[in-house]
Amino acid sequence: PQQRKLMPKQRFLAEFSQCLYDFVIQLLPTPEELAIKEDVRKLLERLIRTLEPDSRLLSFGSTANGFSLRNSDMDLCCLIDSEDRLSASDLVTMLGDLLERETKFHVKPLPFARIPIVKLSLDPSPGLPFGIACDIGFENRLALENTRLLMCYAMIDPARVRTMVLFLKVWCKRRKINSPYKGTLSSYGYVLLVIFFLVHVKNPPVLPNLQQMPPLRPMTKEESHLNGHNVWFFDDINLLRQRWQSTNTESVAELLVDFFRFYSREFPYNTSVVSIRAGILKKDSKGWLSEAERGTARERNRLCIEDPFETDFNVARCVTRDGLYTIRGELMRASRILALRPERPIVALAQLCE
Ligand code: 3AT
Ligand code: MG
Repeated sequence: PQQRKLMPKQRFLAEFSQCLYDFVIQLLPTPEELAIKEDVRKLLERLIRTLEPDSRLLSFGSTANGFSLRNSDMDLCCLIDSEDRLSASDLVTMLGDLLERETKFHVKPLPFARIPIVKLSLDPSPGLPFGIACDIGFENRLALENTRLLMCYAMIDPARVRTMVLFLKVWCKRRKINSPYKGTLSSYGYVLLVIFFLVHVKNPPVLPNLQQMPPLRPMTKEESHLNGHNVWFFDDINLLRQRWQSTNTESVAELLVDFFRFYSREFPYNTSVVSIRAGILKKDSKGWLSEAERGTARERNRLCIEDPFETDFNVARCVTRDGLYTIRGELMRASRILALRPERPIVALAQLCE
């Protein structure tokens, strides 16, 4: 039987890149949605100030780093600038009561979680067809910093970085491999995989390593550290744009094809750790043992992604053996679909996100 002819590679990649841009643009949050979210943040901040007058409520996660899709949830962090403040768990309990009394939100305080938070949601309404989901945490300053780091990476090359990240976020949600509670990976984890790939796998790199660039002036430990973690990175993006230019000219489609290839077939999951700070590391060297010795360590560290600042924390610790198997299966499926180069690239995109 005569085989269907593959579409010429360069033409497929050019057309598929355009498809990706067009697809991602229509998934961005609308200005109305962003305005409503900002109103909600202000309202919540006013209420929290009745409990802690010196507090600020800041947005982090995707609403703040440029990687947000339409109807994504809001991550908020409350900072309190006074010395004698309530404990996070007391605040969660009190804020939970207050919001229950004063607002229409469904409120679920989790005062005893690893990071105490209040979970809020609003039912859909005509002006807000998907409702709102929102988590409020306290004093999570490291999360504000890692949000800023990801935002800087997005700003260096928005067209390629943002398109890749947003597409992969849709893909992993549609393929149901984006649930830390069910043994797969958080959105934050996927974003770190993309940044690692663009900084350390691609040669020439698409992005510089912001955490390893020399500071413009010497820094004291006090300036560079937060809760014992080095949170310094080169954040003067305007200056960086003048001084650093990637010589990698691959299209977003080429990068995506290679992303699927790398994580489905090349990355050595059994022995290695993804670190955007330091490149590829060994599980052994971090004490994240991959072999039997410590049963729980092994189960916790099937997939290892080092947090950029909290370097002893594995962002992918929720990923189980089955979860990783499923994720790798999906990466391979995506690779296969793209290798077939269907005549209409939009078909490939639809299949990927089926
Ligand atoms: P969505 O748009 O909500 O899907 P997101 O980019 O907001 O994606 P997450 O909701 O997964 O990402 O995480 C929000 C922020 O919370 C990102 C990061 O600052 C922090 N965070 C999430 N998971 C972890 C983790 N495992 N370790 C450290 N920080 C985390
Ligand atoms: Mg989020």
